[in-house]
Amino acid sequence: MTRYAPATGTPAQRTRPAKPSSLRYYQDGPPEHVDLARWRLTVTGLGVEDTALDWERVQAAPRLTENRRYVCVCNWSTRENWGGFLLADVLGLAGFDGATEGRYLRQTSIGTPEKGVYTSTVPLGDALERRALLIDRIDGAPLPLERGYPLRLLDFGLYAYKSVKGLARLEVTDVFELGEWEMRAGYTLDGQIRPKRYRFCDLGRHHFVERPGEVTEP
Ligand SMILES: Nc1nc2c(c(=O)[nH]1)N[C@H]1C(S)=C(S)[C@@H](COP(=O)(O)O)O[C@H]1N2
Ligand SMILES: [Mo]
Repeated sequence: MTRYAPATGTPAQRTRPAKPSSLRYYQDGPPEHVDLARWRLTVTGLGVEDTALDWERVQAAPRLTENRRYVCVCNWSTRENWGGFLLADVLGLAGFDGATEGRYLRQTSIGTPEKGVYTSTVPLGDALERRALLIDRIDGAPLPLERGYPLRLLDFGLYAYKSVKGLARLEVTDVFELGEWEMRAGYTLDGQIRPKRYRFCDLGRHHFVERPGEVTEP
């Protein structure tokens, strides 16, 4: 005879098994506190005007909501209702000239005095083609601090370590470099999501991903 443990937690928690801790996946943070009135997204580098976008300016970009899956290199994945903006539209606010040949996007986090900042560099053209998002909400609510408040990037074709939570700065550059944490953690990949078996936390089961790149099913 099989015995089942009684269900605990709220109905939402019961239908949605927990994902791994976001604090564990925030090597530089989270910051203790972010003052939105003082936060800026600095946009700088090739083909953009040096700009420090304040929160209101970012909010002026067209808002969208997309249900998409991200994948951690540690073999788990989950889907969320992400709210935010297209990377392309936010770069547009900084007068981006649209050229992507040989260009990369270097992201830097707010970080903490104790642990410093987290950086990651991704190919810019790919990120734009894949509709990378700058995200400020999950399920319509502001991002929790540990999930990247106030704004995080996600390029869904790459493992999540390539996309920075708690963003402070975007730089368009022609230099590709590995982030310090990427090097420390030994992530010597280009970051492309690989075909293999992952734990899909939202579905409470494993699934074999057949193709590289963004996972659109299930
Ligand atoms: N600033 C910052 N961003 C980061 C990380 C980090 O350590 N610091 N970890 C990355 C990794 S490895 C993962 S899996 C995701 C975790 O996002 P989540 O907390 O929403 O699950 O954030 C990514 N972005
Ligand atoms: Mo990760």
